[in-house]
Parts: sequence; structure tokens; C-alpha cells
Amino acid sequence: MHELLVATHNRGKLREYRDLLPDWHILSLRDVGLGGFEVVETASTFHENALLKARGYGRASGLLTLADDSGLVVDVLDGAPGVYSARYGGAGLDDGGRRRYLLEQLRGVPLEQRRARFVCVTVLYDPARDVWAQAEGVCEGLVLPEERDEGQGFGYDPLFQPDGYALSFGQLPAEVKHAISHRGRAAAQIPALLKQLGF
Ligand code: ITT
Repeated sequence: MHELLVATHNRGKLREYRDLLPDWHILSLRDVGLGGFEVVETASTFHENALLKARGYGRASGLLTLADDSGLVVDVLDGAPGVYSARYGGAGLDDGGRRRYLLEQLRGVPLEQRRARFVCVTVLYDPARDVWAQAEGVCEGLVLPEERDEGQGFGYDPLFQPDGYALSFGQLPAEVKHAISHRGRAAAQIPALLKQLGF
């Protein structure tokens, strides 16, 4: 089995990549002794931040590395929280606090104006040759007026209802989320990315 470092401090993302890439021996940052190391996301696009993370953690580990930059883009908020999804509402909030903050920003906005999409950019980086390839996945839907959760998912999942479904990502089984999600769609392109990199 080939080894791949999934370079994230987000446990929800790590769990999803373990599901999405069953043929890989997935290593976490903690597994490789980088649990306390953080690449700072200084860029303003998903693509640039994903590349910063893939290169930073790839160089630090010397391993084939996957990094993911993702977030929720809400039309009526001019694209917020977007690349700032992990810091929305200020440092110090947890996932629940960020969801409450988002609901507050959308208070009184009718359902038909709550259009949003999850975006995920995945970068694979090979530090041995300093080469990388990237894929993007998008999932369209809307931000619900209240949380709907059955413990599935993480982050903004209890507030996001994908198009074509009457349940939130916090309620849908993981396999259903993976089949249609931004991350699932980006991960489906990983075989092509590996080919691009000459593996
Ligand atoms: P790493 O940078 O270490 O990977 P992070 O959580 O900071 O971890 P991002 O900068 O990419 O990652 O921020 C992503 C944000 O978007 C974060 O708040 C997530 O909770 C949220 N998010 C991304 N994908 C999601 C998903 O599938 N479901 C719910 N929320 C998601």
C-alpha cells in the first residue's frame, strides 16, 4: 500500500479522506510528528492556500502529501465565509460558534436567497521532485435556517442542504455525502492527478 500524508489539523477532513481513499495507507500530521506544526494560510484563494499547505507540510515531512483548502461560499454574503470559513466570526469560536455566527448573518434571509456552495481544492505535492497537481470539487445547495444534525459530518454540515436532497450534510449518511460532496468530487480526480505527476 502506498503512503500518503493527509496534511490537515481538521479531524473531520482526515476522517473523510480515510473513507475516500481506502487503497492508501493514510498518515496524519500527528503520525509523522508534525501535530504541532502549522503552515499559516496567508493567501486569499482556495488554490493558493491549498498549495501553500501541500508544499509546507510536504517539505517538512518529505512525504507525498495531500492538502485540502475548503469552505462554504454564500451568495448573499458576497462569498463569505469562503476561504475564511475556518476563522469566520473571529478566532476562539468552535464549529458550533461559527455555525451560530453564520445563522446570525443570515437572519431573516428567505430560503430562496440562501444559495451557497461548498468548495474544495485538493493539492498533491511530491517533495522529492518539487511537483504538484490540483483538483477542485464543488457542491451546490443552500444554508438552512436552523441546524439539522444527526451527528454525521463536521463544520458547517448541519446547516448545508445539498441540491436534490431534503436532508442536511449533518443528517445524510457519510457514503451519500462522499458521492456528491465538494471533497468527494475533488478526491475522485486523485488517480488522474497521480498520473499527471508520473506515478
Ligand atoms: P487544515 O487547514 O489544517 O486542513 P482547517 O479546518 O483550517 O484545517 P480550512 O482552512 O480548509 O481547513 O477551512 C475549512 C473550513 O470549512 C472549516 O471551518 C471547515 O469546518 C469548513 N468545511 C470544509 N469542508 C467542510 C465539510 O465537508 N463540511 C463542513 N464544513 C466544512
